Amino acid sequence: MKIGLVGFAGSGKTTVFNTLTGLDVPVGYGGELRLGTVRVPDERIDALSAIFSPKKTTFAEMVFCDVPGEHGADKKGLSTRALQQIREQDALCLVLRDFANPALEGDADPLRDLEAFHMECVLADLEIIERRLDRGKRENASKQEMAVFEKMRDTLESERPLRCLSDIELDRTPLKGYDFLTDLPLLVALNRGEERAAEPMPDDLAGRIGELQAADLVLSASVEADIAALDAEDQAAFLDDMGLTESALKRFIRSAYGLLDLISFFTVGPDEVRAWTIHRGMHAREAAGRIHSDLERGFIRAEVIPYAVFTEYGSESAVKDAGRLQVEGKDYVVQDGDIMHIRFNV
Ligand SMILES: Nc1nc2c(ncn2[C@@H]2O[C@H](COP(=O)(O)OP(=O)(O)OP(=O)(O)O)[C@@H](O)[C@H]2O)c(=O)[nH]1
Ligand SMILES: [Mg+2]
Repeated sequence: MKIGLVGFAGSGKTTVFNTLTGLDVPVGYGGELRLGTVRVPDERIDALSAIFSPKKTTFAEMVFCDVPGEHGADKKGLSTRALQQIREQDALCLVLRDFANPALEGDADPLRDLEAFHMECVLADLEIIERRLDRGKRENASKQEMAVFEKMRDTLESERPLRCLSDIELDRTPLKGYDFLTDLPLLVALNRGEERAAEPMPDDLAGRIGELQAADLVLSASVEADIAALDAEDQAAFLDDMGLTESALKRFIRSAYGLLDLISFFTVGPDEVRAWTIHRGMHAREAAGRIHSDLERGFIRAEVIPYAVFTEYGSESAVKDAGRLQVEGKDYVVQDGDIMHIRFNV
């Protein structure tokens, strides 16, 4: 699961990437694609860890990828290589520049950049679809399959992203193996200069992001970098000075996690308190397989305590005494925040 930080050159992707990962990749010019693992902050894990005092506490993790915003041969738009690298991501975070960058010509115009990025993705997807339709005609592809591609072409020709089409509107089964840019989940991060870090997202930009069915967020990469360098006590004072309530970084990571439709379930005990990452909708038996394949193979049942129930009673035994422990079978759909105990036999 990779989240690509994407966008045009000089928008602040590497600055964001460094703050997220704690790495120190040079900023100010493209360079190579980089990967970095990020821990997903979760107050529930903090709380569980305080209660169980385990030997080890493990948070969920996510991989971010810094995709250089290399320009095309005409010095405009994204290069073919950049588009290919973007295609390989599982979700995208578009970083829009909203600060004066002396290395670039012209003023910051995030709405213009959003439209430009969107149109590049639309055109790149259309090119693949047109080619597929041509080949389909020559090779007498099934009507059903052609209809899927025609539907996508019509959607893109009206400048709408494919992610606007639900699975009911668009049968995605013939699309396995294709990577369409406008079908990837999208988070748009408006990267502000320090002096405007606390201003909300302008309405026109927020509206357009909504139309594109993307999530949005405001941050200032340079402020986040400054915050990350401080210890916890100074962080709060610094945020207050800036007129901010919390660092954008945690919100950013959590939104990206949600963007992929990922949820966490927990295992607890004296050895380890741990968050496990699964796709929303996964059944208990498959989720057990995340912990160990034996647990999936020999699955008997899952004993589940939703996190909210656990905090209401304060301990596993109190939950049991109150008759609130859920005993669930293999087809139980695991919920975000479930504390699970898998009974198995191999
Ligand atoms: N004032 C201000 N400057 C920033 C901010 N974020 C990034 N910069 C500066 O903008 C320049 C470009 O930032 P990078 O993070 O290298 O941009 P990038 O998107 O990785 O650019 P490419 O790798 O060329 O695609 C650097 O000089 C940063 O210090 C910000 O929030 N405020
Ligand atoms: Mg960069």
